[in-house]
Amino acid sequence: MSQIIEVKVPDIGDFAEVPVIELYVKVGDSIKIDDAIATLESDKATMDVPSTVDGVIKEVLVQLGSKVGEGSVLIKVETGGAAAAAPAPAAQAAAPAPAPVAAPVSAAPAAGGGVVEVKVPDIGDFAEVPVIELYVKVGDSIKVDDAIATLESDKATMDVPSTVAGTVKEVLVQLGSKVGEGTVLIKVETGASAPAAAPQATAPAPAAAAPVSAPVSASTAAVATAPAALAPALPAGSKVHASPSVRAYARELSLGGGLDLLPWPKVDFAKFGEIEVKPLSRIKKISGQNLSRNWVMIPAVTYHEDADITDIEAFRVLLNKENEKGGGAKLTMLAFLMKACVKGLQKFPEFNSSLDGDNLVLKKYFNIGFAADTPNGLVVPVVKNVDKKSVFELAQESGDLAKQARDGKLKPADMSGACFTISSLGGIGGTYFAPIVNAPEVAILGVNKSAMKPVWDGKQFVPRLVLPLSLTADHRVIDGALATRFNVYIAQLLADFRRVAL
Ligand code: CAO
Repeated sequence: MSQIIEVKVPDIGDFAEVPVIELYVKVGDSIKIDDAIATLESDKATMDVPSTVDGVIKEVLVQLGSKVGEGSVLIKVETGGAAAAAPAPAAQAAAPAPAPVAAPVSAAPAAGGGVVEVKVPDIGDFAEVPVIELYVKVGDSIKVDDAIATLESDKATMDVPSTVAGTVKEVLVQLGSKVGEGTVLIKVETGASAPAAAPQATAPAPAAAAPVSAPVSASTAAVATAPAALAPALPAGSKVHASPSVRAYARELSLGGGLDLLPWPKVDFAKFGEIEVKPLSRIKKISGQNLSRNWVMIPAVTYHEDADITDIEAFRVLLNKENEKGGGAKLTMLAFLMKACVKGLQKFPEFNSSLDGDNLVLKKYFNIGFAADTPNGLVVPVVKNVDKKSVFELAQESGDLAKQARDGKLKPADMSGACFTISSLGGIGGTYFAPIVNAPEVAILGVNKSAMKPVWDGKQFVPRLVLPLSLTADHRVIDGALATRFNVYIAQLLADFRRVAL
């Protein structure tokens, strides 16, 4: 005879009113013992609440954001005749020891040994991510925290470590398999004395969107004006534990979710004429995510200025002529701009900073990124220690990096560590534009094509070569007055480059 059983929040320690941050079930779903129903989050931990019964869900009594505590009914489940509630305590949710992230409760092996399934833990909102590396085979000995596989979303790569020690008996995935939270990766025979895994020690960072924690491996693609490469470049295989606050931040950043936006319009374009569907390049996909985040999250303002570069351009042309004979690197306007920007960062240190919660991290090094247009999309190589290099060295190095970018040969290290970015469209044209700040930097300088313009010198109009500057700055850090001072200073430096030596 079937019966309706309520599944309640188990003892979760001292937390009375914790929100439901993930809900995995809906009415009509079949559910098995140990299937996750919801994830709860306190300020110290996240906890998966598993089902204590098998059956079909008849009612879901909570929703995302509902506040629950011990005893709150989450779902009502119709169980089959023979079905009975599992011995509750064993299947209850993990007690909320300050676990960095929830891990599959079922991963804990019986104390006496046996075969244990190791599953994909909570990896954020990624449902179908491919296995791109597999490190184990049947017969291997494995220890707790040994990497089993690397998964790759369009934002990051994540290692899944083992939650148990023992011998691999079965590998249930292969390269290219699509997996999601709860997918069984391997079965491990644990020795009688094999220690039960500490579930909280196993899950990887859940959301690559959180720049503070994404385990971006060396294979993460280059990115655009807002590079994923800005996530700390951790060595491949590093395990990162995401604290609840990081998870909350990651959710905050999951665009659309919190913004209550209309769904993206779905149009059958073929109805109106011939079409061709072309997948976005990997770089475009990654940069798109970053640009969207930066566009939405940063209260940015763009400030314009004109720099008189008549003299510096004449100087550049002269030096290049002299240099032709020696066969040295061609001096570019970009190299002079880098030098001027570093001088600006030194004079106005807020520009060489990043926001970290309520703190401003001021950097004492001067690395400048520059947007480079490539056949696959925009990437941002970074020239390190610009303050210590001559304009010739900067021209050479940025030229080399731009070539590597076009050839798709940049390494993650070539794209990380920037303090400030220059986006130069000067070789193409344009007058002004509004570049998007490259988080976690706080400002970016856009440059368009210089043009001869009549400039009033107090007595008459004189022809001068004018370079349009467009500085976008994060208003949380840089007020309009400071931004304008910076722009004016850069223009002064470019108008008379001798000032750089002061
Ligand atoms: N005004 C006028 N002419 C300029 C100029 C400027 N501001 N900057 C460069 N030029 C000229 C140069 O003098 C050179 O002309 P010659 O071939 O006659 O000497 C030509 O443009 C090419 O310049 P360059 O070799 O110095 O290259 P660059 O510094 O302009 O650009 C790079 C290098 C990597 C920045 C560029 O190739 C690039 O990718 N730019 C696009 C960046 C971008 O897409 N930004 C937008 C990001 S937001 O979507």
